Amino acid sequence: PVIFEDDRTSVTTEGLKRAFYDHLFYTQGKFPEIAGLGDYYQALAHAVRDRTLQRWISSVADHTATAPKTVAYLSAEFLMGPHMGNNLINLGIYDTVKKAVQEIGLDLNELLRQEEEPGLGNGGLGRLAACFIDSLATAEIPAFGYGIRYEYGIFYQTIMDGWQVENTDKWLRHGNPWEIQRAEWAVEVKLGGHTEQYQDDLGRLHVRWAPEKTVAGVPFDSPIVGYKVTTTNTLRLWRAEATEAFDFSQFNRGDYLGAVDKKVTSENLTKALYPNDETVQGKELRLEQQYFFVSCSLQDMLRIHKARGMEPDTFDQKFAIQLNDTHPAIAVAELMRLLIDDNMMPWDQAWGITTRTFSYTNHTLLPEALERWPLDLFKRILPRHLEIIYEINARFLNDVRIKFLGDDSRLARLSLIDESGERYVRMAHLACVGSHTINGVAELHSELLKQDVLKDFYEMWPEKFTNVTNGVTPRRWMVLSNPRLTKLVSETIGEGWITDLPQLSKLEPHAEDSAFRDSWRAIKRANKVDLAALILRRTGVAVSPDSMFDVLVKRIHEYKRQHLAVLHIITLYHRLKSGRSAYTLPRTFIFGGKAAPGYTMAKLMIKLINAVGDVVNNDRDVHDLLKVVFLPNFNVTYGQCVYPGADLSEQISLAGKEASGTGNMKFAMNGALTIGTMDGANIEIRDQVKAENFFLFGHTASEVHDIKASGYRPRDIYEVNAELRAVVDLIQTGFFSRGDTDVFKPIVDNLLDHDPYLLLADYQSYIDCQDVVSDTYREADTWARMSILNSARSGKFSSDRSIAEYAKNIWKVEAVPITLKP
Ligand code: 26V
Repeated sequence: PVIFEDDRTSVTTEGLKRAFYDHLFYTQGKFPEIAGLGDYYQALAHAVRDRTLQRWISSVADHTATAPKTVAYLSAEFLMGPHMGNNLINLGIYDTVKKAVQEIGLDLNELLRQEEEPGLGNGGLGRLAACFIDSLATAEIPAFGYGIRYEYGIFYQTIMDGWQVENTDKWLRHGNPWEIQRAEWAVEVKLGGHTEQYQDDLGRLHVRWAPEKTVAGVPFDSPIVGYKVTTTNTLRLWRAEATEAFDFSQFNRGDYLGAVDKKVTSENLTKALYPNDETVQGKELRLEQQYFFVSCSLQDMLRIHKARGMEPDTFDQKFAIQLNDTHPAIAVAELMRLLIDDNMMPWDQAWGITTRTFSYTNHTLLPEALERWPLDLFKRILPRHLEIIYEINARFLNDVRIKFLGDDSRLARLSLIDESGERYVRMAHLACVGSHTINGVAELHSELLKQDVLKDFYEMWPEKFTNVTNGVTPRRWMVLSNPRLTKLVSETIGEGWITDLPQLSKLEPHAEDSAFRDSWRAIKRANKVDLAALILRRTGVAVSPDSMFDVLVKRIHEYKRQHLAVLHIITLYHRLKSGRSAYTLPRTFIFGGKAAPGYTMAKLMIKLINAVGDVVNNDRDVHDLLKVVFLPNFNVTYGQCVYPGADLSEQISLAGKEASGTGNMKFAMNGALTIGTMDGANIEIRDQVKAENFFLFGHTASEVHDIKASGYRPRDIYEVNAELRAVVDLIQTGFFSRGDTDVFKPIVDNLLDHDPYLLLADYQSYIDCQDVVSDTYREADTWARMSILNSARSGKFSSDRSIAEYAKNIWKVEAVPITLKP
């Protein structure tokens, strides 16, 4: 009998090959003789997208029919990374597709490399959102990711003469096969103008917002396929466009080009991602971006809610909205506006719904990252929201008065409006007041929030505060990134760990099996060969896979202390130059990360890394024992090659500064050992892997507090520590800058006279700890045991665990198994 399998759904080798050629011909309009790799990628991508659609539509159909409580994850950033590989894994068709592609005469890895990664995020916060939507779908929880479809994502970084240069990221250049535009669900967003009161037919007073302009929000949907389940959720990203009505009125007045010009202005809204992490600038366009995507998303949720036959008064029973930091916090005022002004709901009822709907995650302790908007700017863009915020504030401050009678300074500290100088709207305060739950992203971070940044809110509502330690998805960060390790692990303990990461603990006994250790080390070696090839391709520097790969990849920031790692490198170099080479372990220092374009000190740190690398890499006395490379444009794609090839994971932020870190988890699960401080999730990683399998150094957060309180004088440390002095002097005297003593002066002066991130205070502890690392690495067997145990004990750091906690304790949502519709 002839079995007909649809070209769009078949997952046999033959079916996939037919689908591939079908798309090459009918979607790309090409035939093999003239097709390029880009065409082949597009053809395969469309074939794979087809295979997500039956599940996607089945999920939407079931969710529409049964209206289960749904999570809306609101995030200004989703740092997805390439879609294709992940979809192949989650659909369970990776190997079949690889074979089909091979039979066609192509290499799957080469096709995967064709995808422009959607870099719609800066770093940790955006990547966390991406891991979370993978885990939500895998847990079969109905969920939307709502965000912004930036036309330009995070800038493309190149290095010229050691300096970072920013280039635009034209990720949509070749089209995006992973999205479907939904013009029919476009919404209108108002901006500017003023408000007016009016009476309805019954004589009741209402407020109307007469905006200065409106923009249209058009949703672009991408499927988020759960791992080997039918559930496929939606990532809905909004693009700003000119509204029809808007264009038309101008056009009628004969100003055609004026109308087109306005169209361009509207489209600027979602043109580019702001490349700052951790420092806010009160930029009008940024506020408009935030409000734009929040308004689009809330209107969309209300539309869906009504389409499911429900009234606005049950909104909180059907939607749980998570605010990913304060970037979407304006949602609190926007939902109030939609309920009160558009749905005519009384204030108290609307406020009840709002506070039962929202919860807020804080991602940073740095004061400079707390968002505040100058009041006049805020009023100009969002006049109605300012009125609503004043009303929320008035009622809130009355509650504070009742609880803390006569405490006026507390009122000033808690107010949604900062009135200490120029007036600001404090977005973290709006998020706290409007949410039922507030969480930090690691134990220490959540504690410090209560003691410090959000202390007054904690004293007001201790019951709102909780912790959810971050996690990362093992599908992308192990199965896709590290196929060799995945194979060994699955052969050893079965495949259950992929969705139940604590099962990795079954590897523990194998740490004592020398054959297993040999396989483990062979895999690390092979991954290092791959990474060395990437490094050679991108930097021109040949590094040896037999050296220790010591890796520091993350955004460049003073608090993350990349320059502390540089002090260590110079220390080793100096020792070598003074004739102690026999004791030097061959090490390759691998750096990667972007600096915010306006962050001068961070850019100088990149220059310093490259300058030291230039000297060290080319000094014959070093005998290739030390290599320093800066891998340009570190992103998700490179991460997938870097984490599996690392021996040592550098997590060296000043204690109390890194909220959690998530790279630390990716390294650990791939068998790298950590050298780190008692900061963020490092503490919990050390708890899990046990102290003897973790290289700890540096002062604790509370010691840091005391050191600063008792008047820290970094220069005193420099004066008494000869080795440190030699290292700093090498930089200071221009040794790494051809005698130029000016270039690195800002770094040196800052370290000697201010050192806000305590590099000098932690220097000796770091160096001593690194010496222990070297001694340990020399004992290959010991290192392999420790490496296995790190991976085996990293089960806690799956984002599946994080999502299970959010679902149970915060969102109160459950799994909804989906049946595949024919
Ligand atoms: C701030 C701003 C300021 C305005 C311009 C755009 C922008 C974008 C991002 C941010 C905040 C970034 C905060 C962030 O990424 N925090 C990181 O979050 C990770 C996930 O929770 C966590 O692991 C890191 O420790 C934390 O630094």
